[in-house]
Amino acid sequence: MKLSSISLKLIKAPLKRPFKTHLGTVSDREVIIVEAIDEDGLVGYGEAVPFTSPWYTEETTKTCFHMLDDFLIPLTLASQIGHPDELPNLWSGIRRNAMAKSALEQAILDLYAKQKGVYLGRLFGGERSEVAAGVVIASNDIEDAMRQIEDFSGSGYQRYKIKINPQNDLDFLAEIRRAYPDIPLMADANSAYTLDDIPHLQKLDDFKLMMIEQPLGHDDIVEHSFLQKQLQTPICLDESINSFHDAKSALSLQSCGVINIKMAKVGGWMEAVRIHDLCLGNDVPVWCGGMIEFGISRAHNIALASLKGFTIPGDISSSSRYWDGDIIDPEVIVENGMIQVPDKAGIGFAINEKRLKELTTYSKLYK
Ligand code: OSB
Ligand code: MG
Repeated sequence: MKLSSISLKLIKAPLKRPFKTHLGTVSDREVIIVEAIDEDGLVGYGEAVPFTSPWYTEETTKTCFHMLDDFLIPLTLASQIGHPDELPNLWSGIRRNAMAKSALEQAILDLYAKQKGVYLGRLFGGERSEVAAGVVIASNDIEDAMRQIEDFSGSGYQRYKIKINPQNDLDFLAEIRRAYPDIPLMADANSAYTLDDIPHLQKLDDFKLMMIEQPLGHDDIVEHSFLQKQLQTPICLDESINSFHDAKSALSLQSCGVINIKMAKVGGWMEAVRIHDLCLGNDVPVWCGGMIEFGISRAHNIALASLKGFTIPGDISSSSRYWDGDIIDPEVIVENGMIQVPDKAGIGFAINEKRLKELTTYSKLYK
């Protein structure tokens, strides 16, 4: 395929409201926009979504920029890529750094799909014309959390995910269930518990949760297998799933009933689709995880969630959930709990160049 230059743009914006978990608070969001450009001036877009500190994964904005700048982009521009499916092999000498790889792979795949004139989701067999939307409540104040659920329910979100920890879980879940006995509800613990908490975690079985996400260690698969046998509520793994191999291990050990696939965290589209196919073949439902992202990453997620195995509403919310002005045009809209899957070439959304420029703090071009 034709690829003539690549550019990186650092962009930054405040969140509408802080995103709070027991691990810390995110108030401002900085990401790296990757543009892959061909000789005809067609542009493919990717978004690298680590945080500015390594609280959720080991990558940060700076490590990601470094990996792209010093390794991934020079290697990619120096080789003649025939087809994007050569990329995992081309980059195999660069260990991990999944988010850096994912963003560059996204940009090249978007460009490839645009050159072919086909919607990116279609390229991977995606068939849905709309995907179900879910939203995350990340607050340390129950009244604030209740207000957010009330506000979001106007858009008809089909799944609410509440961040929990051992201090607030019973109070939060009891309050939500008192007001909303039947909403589709799940909880994300971001590794706030240990196996010593089994009796406590068993109390959560009373709240009719769709699942509990990542209760134990961020790098654990074995202990979750033990815990799952003691809980009625299905476990969903997030942090522990960084590759196809991790997913295979989790399924072999029956460590979870559901997998949250985050394209960025597993290194891109191709690894995400391999995990999807594995889960589909084993009747394990998957959903698409979020990274408090801007519109480019959101657009890639919508395309991914159009694949058959994504049967549970994920963390894909409207652009306005986080932003006063997103970088895509049109913005992502949630209506009656659904998001329309576009059918235009590539990611299917145009870029809001004016907004992108406003948010850009630094850029660099590679030829
Ligand atoms: O654990 O799923 C998580 C956001 C940032 C880091 C980790 C997580 C999240 C989310 C998704 O919960 C939030 C969203 O993108 O709407
Ligand atoms: Mg999570």
